Amino acid sequence: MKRRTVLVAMAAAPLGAMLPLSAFAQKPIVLGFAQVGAESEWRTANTESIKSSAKEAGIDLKFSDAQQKQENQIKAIRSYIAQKVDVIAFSPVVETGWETVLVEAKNAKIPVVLTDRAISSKDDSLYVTFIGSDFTEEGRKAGRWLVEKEKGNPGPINIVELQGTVGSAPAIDRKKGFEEIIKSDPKFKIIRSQTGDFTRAKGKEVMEAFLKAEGKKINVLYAHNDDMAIGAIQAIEEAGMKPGKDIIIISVDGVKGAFEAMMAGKLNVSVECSPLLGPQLMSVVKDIKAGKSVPKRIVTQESIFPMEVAAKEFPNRKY
Ligand code: GZL
Repeated sequence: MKRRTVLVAMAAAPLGAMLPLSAFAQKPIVLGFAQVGAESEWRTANTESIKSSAKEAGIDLKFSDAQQKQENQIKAIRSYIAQKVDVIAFSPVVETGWETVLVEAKNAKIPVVLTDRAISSKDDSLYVTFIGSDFTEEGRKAGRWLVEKEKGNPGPINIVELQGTVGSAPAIDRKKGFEEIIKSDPKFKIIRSQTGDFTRAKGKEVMEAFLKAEGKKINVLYAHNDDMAIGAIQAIEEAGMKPGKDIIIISVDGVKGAFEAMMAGKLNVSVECSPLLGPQLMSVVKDIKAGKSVPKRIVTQESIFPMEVAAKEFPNRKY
């Protein structure tokens, strides 16, 4: 009799009392992240933010670097689907060509989060949310700064433009926003515009070509990111001209290298584009796993830093 009572007693005990606690510890969320590459200071800071935030959040991060190639990002997303991760996040290197692989993720019931860059797709059910900057507004801020800076100058004001990666959301939208503002005054003319693919090396190479073709006719350089502006600064100096004085330079990102160039008087203004998206991404990933609703668009708040404030602001910079 005694034995049976024990058995009953054991069967009635809560199951938890029977197994080690570790058996009930929450399994970590597994996040697959397909990064663009490592093309700029901005991207390096963005990767650091994602990796450190995942660690802090106790999220198991699988990370890949696509070396700025769309086919590598698609391969990485497919591998995350095969591994049955809980959530996939990525920064689309270009706006188009994602439907097929995102339909595969949808069919596998794996939610997708866009960070940093957007896609242009008619079907916005292919992703849960897009966390990133308003690139068009960044272009407008650059344009407004120039209009204000040159308001007393009758012109013509000849502008050369270093565009970001062809087909990428930041390149398309920063161009659109800038032109929306400067078209208000015909004294502003974009006389050359070409991609520098967001890198210092390409930015320098293309600026050398601009200088060879247009030389002292160039009054302003508008670079879609600081890395290309820093490359162009080298080209301008090697051509015997003074960056920031002979050629006014406007760029975007607000990385440390840009602040150093502004403090040296070689860059006139940098429009902030924050790469520190990691914390927001991890909190969204947790909300998605908890079944909470998430806004379709989360815009990062940003500023603009002219060279006059660079020295004061520099100690506060986190990237
Ligand atoms: C912008 C980001 C861009 C940065 C570049 O959110 O996608 O890509 O402006 C980076 O520096 O290479």
